Amino acid sequence: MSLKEIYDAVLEYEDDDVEELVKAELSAGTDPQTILEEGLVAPLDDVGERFSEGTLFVPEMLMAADAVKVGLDILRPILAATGAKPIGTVIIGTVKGDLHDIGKNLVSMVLEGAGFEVVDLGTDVDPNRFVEAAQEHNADIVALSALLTTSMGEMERAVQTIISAKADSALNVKVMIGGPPLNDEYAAKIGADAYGRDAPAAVEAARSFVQA
Ligand code: B12
Repeated sequence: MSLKEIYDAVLEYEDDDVEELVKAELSAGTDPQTILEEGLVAPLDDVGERFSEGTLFVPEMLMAADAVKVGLDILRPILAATGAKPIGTVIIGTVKGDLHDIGKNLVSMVLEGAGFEVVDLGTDVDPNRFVEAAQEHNADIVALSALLTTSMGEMERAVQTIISAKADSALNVKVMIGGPPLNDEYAAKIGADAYGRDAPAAVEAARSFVQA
């Protein structure tokens, strides 16, 4: 039993093996964060490379993502465990037109583990939905995810919609963005309050917003 076996099971789209192997690693005392990074997330980079090379296609990409999700479902209660009173509320979602959700789900889990209440709007989220949910839940932070270069325009539209709503109402939220095509400069350019390159960076930014 090893993390490499989980990695391979993801690349073979073997959901049942992923489930069994992740449980076995946890029972053996392996750190859940290590299982996550080395067993579940790392093979997706391999999948992405094969997709770029043209040796693997969308259906396989989807099957690999589904296998990863089986593992994430097992890790979720552990990574999100916190007994404490929420330190803030985060609305999270993937922007309109973009269906990628694994990174967003990871960010949600880790924010929950850090003591935030997280309201997940899913993928392909209309900009106005972010505003409505932030108002409804009296949120402190809106977190937006995008994986596609072609989603960057939607990211800007969502951030602008939130900024306009802040100017027109009592809405008082910070906006953070994340996803591989984005960076700090882009966040500054579109008026977002922070960019986070990974889940720990999301927690760091979120904490700074509620402490400020
Ligand atoms: C799995 C996958 C899919 C699955 C998604 C399933 C799902 N439920 O998510 C499916 C099959 C649906 C898919 C479809 C497509 N995909 Co795709 N996909 C991937 C793949 C292999 C993995 C993505 C992933 O989950 N990564 C793992 C997670 C953990 O990483 P992450 O998302 O980056 O998240 C981390 C950080 O970015 C950050 N983060 C993320 N969100 C946020 C938010 C905030 C607020 C913060 C602070 C941080 C943060 O923290 C996360 C954790 O550390 C990538 C390749 C890759 N290496 O990434 C391609 C990739 C993203 N896809 C790509 C493409 C082209 C497509 C399609 C257009 C293909 C097609 N021709 O149809 C479609 C688009 C569908 C759509 N409208 O969205 C390209 C994008 C290229 C580009 N730059 O635009 C990639 C890079 C593949 C490639 N090498 O070409 N895809």
